[in-house]
Amino acid sequence: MDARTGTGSPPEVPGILHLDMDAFFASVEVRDDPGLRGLPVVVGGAGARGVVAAASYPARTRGIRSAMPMATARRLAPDLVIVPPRGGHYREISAQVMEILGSVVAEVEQISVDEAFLDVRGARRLFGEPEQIAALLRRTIREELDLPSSVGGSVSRAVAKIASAQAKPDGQLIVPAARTAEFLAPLPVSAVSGIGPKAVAGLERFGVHTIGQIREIPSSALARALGPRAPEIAHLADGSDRTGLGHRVRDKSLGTERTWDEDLTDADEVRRRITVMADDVARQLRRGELVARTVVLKLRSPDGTTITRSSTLDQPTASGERLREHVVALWERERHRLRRIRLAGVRATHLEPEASTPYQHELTARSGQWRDLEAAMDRAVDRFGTTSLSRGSTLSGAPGTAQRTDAPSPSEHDRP
Ligand code: DCP
Ligand code: MG
Repeated sequence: MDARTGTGSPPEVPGILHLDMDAFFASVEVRDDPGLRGLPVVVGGAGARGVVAAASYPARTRGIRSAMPMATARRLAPDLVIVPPRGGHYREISAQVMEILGSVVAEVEQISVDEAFLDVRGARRLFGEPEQIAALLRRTIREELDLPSSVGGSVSRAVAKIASAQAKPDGQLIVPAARTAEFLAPLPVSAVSGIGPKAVAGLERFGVHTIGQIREIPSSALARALGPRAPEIAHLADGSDRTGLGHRVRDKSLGTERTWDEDLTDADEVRRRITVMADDVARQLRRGELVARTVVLKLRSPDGTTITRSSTLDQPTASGERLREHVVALWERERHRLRRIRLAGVRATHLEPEASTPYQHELTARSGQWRDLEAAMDRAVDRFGTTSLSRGSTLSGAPGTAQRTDAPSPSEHDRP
C-alpha cells in the first residue's frame, strides 16, 4: 500500500498492531490463584541459581526484572512469592490468545509466546479503526482469558512494538502516521528492538541518547555506530519506515535456550532435552513458514566453558526429525568435553521462506511423511497445547528455567 499525503487522499492508517501480554507467566499465575493479586510475584526457579522468568508489576515497582538472579529478587523483596514455571500451561494459554487474535484479524504473525504483530487494515470494514480493533482484542482477551495485555499501533512494525511497550501495563497506544517521528524523538535509543548495549554505547560516543538525536548526526557516523543496520534505523527515526508483517529482515535465526538450576550430568537426559528443543525450534520454523539450512547446538558447563557447534543440512528443512538427528549427532561428538551441563540451546540459522525451497526435489517418501505427520502434530499442539502430546522418547524432558524459550532471535528482545 502506498502512502500518499497529497490533497484529497485519506490519511495513512496506522494499521500495524503489536500485542504483547503483560507480565505474561506471572499474570497467568495470579489469575489462577487470585490470592496473589497485588503481591510481588515472580515465575522462575526458586533454587540457589534460579532466575526470574517473569515479574508481576507489583514486583517491578520493587526493581525486579526478567533474567535477574532469584537471589537478587529475594533481596529486593523479602516478601517475594516465587512460582515455579509451568511451560505447557503458558503455551496452551498462548494458543488461546492467538486464537482470539485470529478470530478478528486474518493477518497475524506470532513472534513469541506472548506477542504478535497484526495487520488490521483488512479488518477495518468489519471492526472499525485500529484504536477500536485494539480495544476489541484487549477486551476479548480480558473477558475470555481474564488476562491483561497491551497494544501498540503504527505504520511500521518496529514503531508498533515500541508503542506497545510505552502503553504497558494494560494500555494501548496508536501512533498516527504523521506523528511517528515526534513520538519516537524523546525515547532512549534502547527502546528500539535490537539496539542492545553495544549499539547504545556506539551511539553515545556521538552524543546520541534519544531516537530524535539519531536524525542529527551524519549518516557516516550512524554507519560507524550501527554498522549495516544504520539505514534501517535512520528510516525508523525519521518516521519513514513502513515495514509490515512478513518482513522479519533481522531474524536470520531462531532458537531456544535453557539454563537449569541443577547441572545435568546424565548424557541420556541431555539428549532428551536437546531433542525436545529441536522439536520446539522446528515448530517455530513451521509456524513462520521458514526452513533452515543450519542447526546450531550450544552447551555450557557450570564453569562457563561454552561449546557452539553447527551442522549444515543437505536440504533446508523445518522437520523436527531432521533437526533432532543433527543436534543429537553434534551432542554425541562433543559430550566427552562437558561432563556437566548448565545451559543448552538449539538454534536454526540461515533461514529462508519455505515457499522458496524447491520441495519437489525433496519429496521422497520419507520427507513427504514428516511433513504430513509434523503438520498434524502442529495442529494438535495448537488445539490442545503441548502437554497433551509428547513423543514417547521425550516424555521425561521436563522444562528447565526458561531464559527466553521462544524468542525468534535474541535481538528482537533486547529491552531497555
Ligand atoms: N521470559 C522468560 N525469560 C526472559 C524473558 C521472558 O522466560 N528473560 C518469558 C516470561 C514472560 C514471557 O516470556 O512472561 C513473555 O516475555 P515478555 O518479554 O513479553 O515479558 P512479560 O510478558 O513478562 O512482561 P511485559 O509486560 O513487559 O511484556
Ligand atoms: Mg509480555
